[in-house]
Amino acid sequence: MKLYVYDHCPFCIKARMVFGLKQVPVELETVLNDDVKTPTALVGKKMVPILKKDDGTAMGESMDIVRYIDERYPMPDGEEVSCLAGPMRPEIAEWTKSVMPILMRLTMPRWVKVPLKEFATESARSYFRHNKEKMIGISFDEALAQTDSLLTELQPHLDALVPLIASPEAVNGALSEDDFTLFPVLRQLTVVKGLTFPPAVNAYLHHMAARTDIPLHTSVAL
Ligand SMILES: N[C@@H](CCC(=O)N[C@@H](CS)C(=O)NCC(=O)O)C(=O)O
Repeated sequence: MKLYVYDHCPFCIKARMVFGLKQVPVELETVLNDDVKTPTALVGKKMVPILKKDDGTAMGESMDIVRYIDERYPMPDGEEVSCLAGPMRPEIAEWTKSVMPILMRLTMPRWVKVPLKEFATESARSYFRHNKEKMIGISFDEALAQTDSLLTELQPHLDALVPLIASPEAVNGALSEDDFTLFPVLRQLTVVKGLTFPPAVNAYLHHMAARTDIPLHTSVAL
């Protein structure tokens, strides 16, 4: 199987998580951000993640990919069958939604400055900058200049997450869709240098990175 992704994309991380958790081999193919042809040929639109299955058919939508793999493969330790069986709490999706405006301004200008394969060309970087500056309503340079105040704004949100983390193993104690919502977003924040996660958030983040075999952006953070 082949998974078409962008490294910065939280939906692609959702899809990658299930392969890591279930230790199912998959080939990762990073698509250039301005490559319209590849995803369109597979699923009829410019959107990732896309899973090309062994039978050659392609499937979009991150949670569809997660469920497809989850239903077909056991957990490696054999104890649990599904990585979606744990309890869900609306607070997790609400928390994620609440940090989105801050997260976008912090991370988007950084994605084009760190070495990610989807931004390997100038045209891929310009494509992203053009679209996302419109989305955040300010230029990437302005957003970068706001780093200190955005970090100050983010801190109470990170503190509010601490009591929501039941265990470093899974946000609600047992793996559920909430982990597929939370981990990708926290991983995105690791591209921001100078951001300090509270210890409980940090422990969750690193545990999930190890368990899903998905590296964080810490080593290239700026
Ligand atoms: N509902 C989709 C959303 C996927 C999505 O929004 N992917 C973004 C990347 S983060 C995308 O491909 N956007 C089109 C673009 O970048 O041009 C899913 O969960 O798979």
